[in-house]
Amino acid sequence: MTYPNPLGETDPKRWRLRSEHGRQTWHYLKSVEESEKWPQTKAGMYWLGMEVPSETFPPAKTALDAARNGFEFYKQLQTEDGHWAGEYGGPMFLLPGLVISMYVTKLPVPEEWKIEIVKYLFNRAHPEDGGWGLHIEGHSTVFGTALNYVVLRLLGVDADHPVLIKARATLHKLGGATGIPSWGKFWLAVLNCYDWDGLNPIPPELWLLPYWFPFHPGRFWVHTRNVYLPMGYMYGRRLSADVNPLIKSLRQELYTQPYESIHWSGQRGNVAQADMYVSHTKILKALNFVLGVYEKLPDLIGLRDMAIKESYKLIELEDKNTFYLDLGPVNKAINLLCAYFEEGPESPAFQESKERLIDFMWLSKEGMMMNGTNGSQLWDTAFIVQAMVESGLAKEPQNHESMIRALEFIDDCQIRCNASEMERSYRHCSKGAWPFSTRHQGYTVSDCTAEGLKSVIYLQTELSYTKELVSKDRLYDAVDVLLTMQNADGGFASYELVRAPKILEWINPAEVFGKIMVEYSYPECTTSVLTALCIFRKHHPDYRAHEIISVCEKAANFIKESQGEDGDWYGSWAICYTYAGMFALESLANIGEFYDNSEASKKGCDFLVSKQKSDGGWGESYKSCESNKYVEHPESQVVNTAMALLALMSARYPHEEPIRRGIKLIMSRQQANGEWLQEAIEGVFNKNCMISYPNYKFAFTIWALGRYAKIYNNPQLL
Ligand code: LAN
Repeated sequence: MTYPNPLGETDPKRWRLRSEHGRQTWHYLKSVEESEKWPQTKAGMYWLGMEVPSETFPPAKTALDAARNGFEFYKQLQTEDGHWAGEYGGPMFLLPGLVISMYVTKLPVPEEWKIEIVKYLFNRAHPEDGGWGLHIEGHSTVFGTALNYVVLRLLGVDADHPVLIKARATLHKLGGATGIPSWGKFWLAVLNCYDWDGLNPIPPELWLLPYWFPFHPGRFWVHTRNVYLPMGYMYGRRLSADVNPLIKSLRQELYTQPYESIHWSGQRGNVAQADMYVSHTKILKALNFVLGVYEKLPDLIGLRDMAIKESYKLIELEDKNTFYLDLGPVNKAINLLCAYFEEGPESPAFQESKERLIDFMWLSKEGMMMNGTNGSQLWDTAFIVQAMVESGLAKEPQNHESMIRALEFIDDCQIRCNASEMERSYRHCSKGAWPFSTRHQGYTVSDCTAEGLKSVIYLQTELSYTKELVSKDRLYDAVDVLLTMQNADGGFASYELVRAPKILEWINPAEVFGKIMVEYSYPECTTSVLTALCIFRKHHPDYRAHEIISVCEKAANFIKESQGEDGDWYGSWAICYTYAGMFALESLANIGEFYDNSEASKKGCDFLVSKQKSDGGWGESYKSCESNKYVEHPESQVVNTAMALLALMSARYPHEEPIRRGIKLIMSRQQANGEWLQEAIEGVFNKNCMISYPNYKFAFTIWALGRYAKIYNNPQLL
């Protein structure tokens, strides 16, 4: 049963999506009359779930027709600044950080946000038990349920509202909020609904260690260190909201026993069964014990103050280097708190930080969520561009303008300089790199740099009608960055080199995520880089040629070594074996290894073919990511199907039949206006949390259809 929104409704016709240099923001017009001045874009309509007025096509007879129709629809969603925008939700632990931070810093949540956030959480409550999970498709957990319950209360929903009565019952059934995982303990402590004593220590002093120390936090995976940095600041100063009647009430609602009777230090290791993904190791428990003792010792030399000072200096650098966007949504919300407590509500730092909250807010027909980053602008644009060039559709006149605008966007998005005080702030170089989202966010990502580089080369060299916007020197800069990123095992990680040994995972304190402490080499990232370097070398054979050849050889070796016994590759950033298979088989193809001449390629193909469903499609469940083995989704998914097909076609799989059946499945799912509808969630991070990539259903389908048409001479399929 769905309940009416107790806060009311907004008028979908008054919402506008603005897009400037990739910056996506949603605005609510004061009245419908203003619409004339600022008409609704088709991208805005689509993402709001309105029908986009479009042409309709008779059922496509060939794969190329289907790809063309697909892009006819998708082209309309390109934003005014040339990129493809989109929802980037999925995780259910992001909004609470934002809303709690705004509450504690006394920033008013705009009325229209309140309404839409409440709507989103109502829509996303688990249909059976009314709780919330770690992500939108997950089972209810204490983390998801307690924090989103708090959000609804802070936004003004009454504790007696049926949605909250049901959620509270589920929370209590799961044991109440005492057993919330450590990141939840942190947020509740900030809100003064959990005692800081109930948290394992987050000592900011770690930042004072010399860098050669193997577990200096500067060596942690970039997301982990950027989350624990401001957490340490808040913990070190034990900063919390002032108690008020609402907080007093929440203290009673969240627990199964009176708040005053909770034995806080006994809760440090208490994590609900439903939430636990990675348990605390003995080493971590011992470390927590020692740190607990340390917390009680008198600080004779003012170490804490020094650590707080150092932490804030690093927070400040992070804020300034990213134009206050910060690396991601979690440190964005905590850094806002730190600026408030350190510099005050009137300070420029706090004011600037506040201005960039809107960058993370995304509106859908289900309501308003917080995106997993400030968007996936570069990433999504790079894929559709490559699909269009490879299929030949980019050459068709009706698509010229769109491709030119995409090139303008990618040109604009390249990062032009390194972060200031780069080494001091533990940053990898970024001059010449491409980020995942926008230039302002500014973090190098290996595969985003590679996909950006490939797209530019494709657009500037394969199409006669484009201008050279990105100069040769800037392409060299991108290559220079990539060449700094190869790990000793030959692979490429996400943002940086591996900086610390894997055993650091033994002290992973975040019970809900796996593989978060350090960087790892990933087949996906490695393939993007390998392919980009191969393509670059064809066009610029003299630039750092020897290095490129040797880097590519080592990268290809990594791909082979990371193959599983069954011929599979585990994917870390989307679901899962089909995703990684698509990349890994492309890597092998790049070094001339195909089904017919390579055991690795053959095994990879056979593995994928063995997973084809009877309807011709592939469907993989997110459970693959959690469990490290291929788990079927009950239904075929167009995205998995497209990925498996791209993999097989890269590997020159010799039998057309399975490929044709997959292509037909994709075509059968296409709507009359050319679009594909949203199916299951596509992406993942840290093994356990899923994240949406709604643009994949366009980019990879069009790409697979286009490649098929090219390889098989575009036969009639109907
Ligand atoms: C992303 C999104 C993009 C992704 C790819 C480029 C696809 C990947 O190949 C490399 C890693 C990267 C950049 C990536 C890393 C982790 C992110 C930033 C995310 C999955 C999006 C959200 C996630 C971030 C960690 C979410 C916040 C949660 C924390 C645990 C801090």
